[in-house]
Amino acid sequence: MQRVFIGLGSNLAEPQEQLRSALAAMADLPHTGLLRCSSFYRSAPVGPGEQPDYINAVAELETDLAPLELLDHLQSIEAAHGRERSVRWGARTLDLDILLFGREQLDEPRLQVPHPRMAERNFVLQPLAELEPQLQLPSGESIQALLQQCPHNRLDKI
Ligand code: PH2
Ligand code: MG
Ligand code: MG
Repeated sequence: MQRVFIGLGSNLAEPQEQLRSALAAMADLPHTGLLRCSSFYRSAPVGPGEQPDYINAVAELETDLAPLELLDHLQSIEAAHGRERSVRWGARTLDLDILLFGREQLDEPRLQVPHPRMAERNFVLQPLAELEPQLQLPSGESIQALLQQCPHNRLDKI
């Protein structure tokens, strides 16, 4: 079993409902358990053009799936929630990102772990730190140090 942290985000079509439904879908995945989820946060959009605010959270799973198997399942859940892949960083109904997969470091075309942009995103770091305030990344950096260095975009716990 590996412990995995997933970043959840949505800024279209009832975002809080999207996240609740995604959590239920992840809890139903084979060889996988949903351990817990952070609070939901409302965050200023990072990306192109005018976009609604996002709802973000981080969930902790345990899984016996391989990283790419888990990625396939998460992409199926995104698709089932009407996710369309068009504009990079554009508005979306549901985004499920593998942030950490145990202490593994992966650099494959479809999957980089730890998530390569998590250190720049307080909407990822803050909910992750809520779950795991003493967390150390595989690089050895502490979540608290990353949070201090990260840009302070608007982020409110709901
Ligand atoms: N996700 C993005 C791009 N921008 N901004 C916020 N606030 N929250 C997100 O989850 C987010 C974003 C691409 O995945
Ligand atoms: Mg993302
Ligand atoms: Mg994504």
